[in-house]
Amino acid sequence: MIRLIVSLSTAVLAASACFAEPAQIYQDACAECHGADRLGGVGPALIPETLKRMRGPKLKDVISNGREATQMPAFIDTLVEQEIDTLVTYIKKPLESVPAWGPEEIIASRVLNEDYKKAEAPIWSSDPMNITLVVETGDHSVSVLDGDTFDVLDRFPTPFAVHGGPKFTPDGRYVFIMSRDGWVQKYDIYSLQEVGRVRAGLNSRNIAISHDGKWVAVANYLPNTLTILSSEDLSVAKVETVKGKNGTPSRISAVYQAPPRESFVLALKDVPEMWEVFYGPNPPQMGFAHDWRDEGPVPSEDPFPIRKITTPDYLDDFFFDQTYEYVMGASRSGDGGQVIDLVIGHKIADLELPGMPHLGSGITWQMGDSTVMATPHLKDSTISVIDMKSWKTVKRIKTLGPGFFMRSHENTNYVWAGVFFGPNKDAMHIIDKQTLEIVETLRPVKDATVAHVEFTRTGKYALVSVWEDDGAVIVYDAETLEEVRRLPMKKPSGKYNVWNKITFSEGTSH
Ligand code: DHE
Repeated sequence: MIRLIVSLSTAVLAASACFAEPAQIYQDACAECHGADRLGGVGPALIPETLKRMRGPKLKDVISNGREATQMPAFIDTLVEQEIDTLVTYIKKPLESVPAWGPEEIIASRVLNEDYKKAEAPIWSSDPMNITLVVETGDHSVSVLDGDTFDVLDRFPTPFAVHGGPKFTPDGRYVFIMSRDGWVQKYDIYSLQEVGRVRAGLNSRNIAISHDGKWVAVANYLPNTLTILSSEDLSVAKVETVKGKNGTPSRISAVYQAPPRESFVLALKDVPEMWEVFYGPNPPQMGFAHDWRDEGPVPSEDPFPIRKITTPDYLDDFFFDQTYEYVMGASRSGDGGQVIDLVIGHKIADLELPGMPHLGSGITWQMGDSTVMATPHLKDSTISVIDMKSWKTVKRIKTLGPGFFMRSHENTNYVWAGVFFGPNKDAMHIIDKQTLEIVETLRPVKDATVAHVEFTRTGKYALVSVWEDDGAVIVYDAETLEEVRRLPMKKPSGKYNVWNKITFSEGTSH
């Protein structure tokens, strides 16, 4: 009887269609946690740039039923279905204007951990070079793993929706972690404590750390800026508004460090340009400006002079060769690629890369006398293998579905590449680095997404994610392919070994 009355009143309400304005529903139901301006608070920002990843009916489901293990409540009993639909449409709309997010706002957002005490040396006895971080997006945490015993030394909360690889200081002591909402968190692995965090952008793409460990560059979508932070105290060193030479504002596709060049290299998403931001004491004093199609000269007093290279096409993600002279870029349309020589500032070759390559996951290795680079494709069931001298495709390895990530290590004969999309998302291909044949396909958990691999320091073990809320990291013997351990984890998205990352192992991406 009671249920009848409730559903009748819901029906009457819905029929009267007498609802508040979408903005009012948002203010009443969401603003307290997600910010009156939709830019986040205790909860994440509710803007299309952040929500894009929640495809299909997922948003409606989260509003209706809440999110387990978070503070997000269920609204199914307080809002009628039409109001929930209205909210979904409202938060998917772009903001009418992007608020200023310059140096003042960024530094005002900085939160330093008052309880942080810097330890003299690691407070644990594991090999500091074999520590592996597991980013668990299921409950927004990171587990700090001993890479020999696989014990969890610490598990700490991160900002909501970490994306891209965390970046380590060259000594492997500190790590910087970025969330899609633009937060950059600094964590001290020796002390097992967060040092602090700062919101470097309102919606960000990825971060890079300079090879000397002094600077962290943050590539932002919102606003169209590049933020450079001091890695020491997360203060703001520079906020550069990103506009093409013709004044068109642009998001940044990605930023990476180029250690021998003492620069950050970034690709612009909305303008066919690639920028190089020098941070070293001796930037190549812009003698190149007039010979090349670079913009310059850059004032020498600028501690971060910028070189701007016009590219023949818009670049999405990109990848360097081991010398950092050549940049392999994927075109934004997802149907090809180009090689830019950073020394001369010109395109020198085209790449055959149809099917949206995910170059951020690219890896290289020695194949006979050649160095090859391989990348998965987000829209094609292949892995492209490219010779890095001729820039020709050596092979397109047929897989059981499109993939996101791949990894290898100097000390293993195999490449591990997961299938991410489609009915075979539980498959992990093991590929021989010399024959380029799939020699084994592991299926550790039927129908679960099995993705992203990281090796331990010596390459003896491969750690594979079971990418589910109640997922796991499975430790495999990288030689025998036998399972050794299974560690329960909450949707472990990426794993990052200190040694492999700080030595730029050829089997790992940037
Ligand atoms: Fe990523 C790395 C771009 C969607 C998980 N992803 C990267 C990098 C780029 C990139 C440029 C390299 C940055 C770095 O490490 O410094 N990702 C993109 C996209 O353009 C895309 C397709 C669309 C988008 O929404 O941005 C995208 N990525 C996703 C996801 O949906 C994934 C699967 C889940 C998630 O958490 O968002 C995802 N991306 C990752 C991970 C890495 C990553 C785990 C780091 C991989 C590594 O081993 O370094």
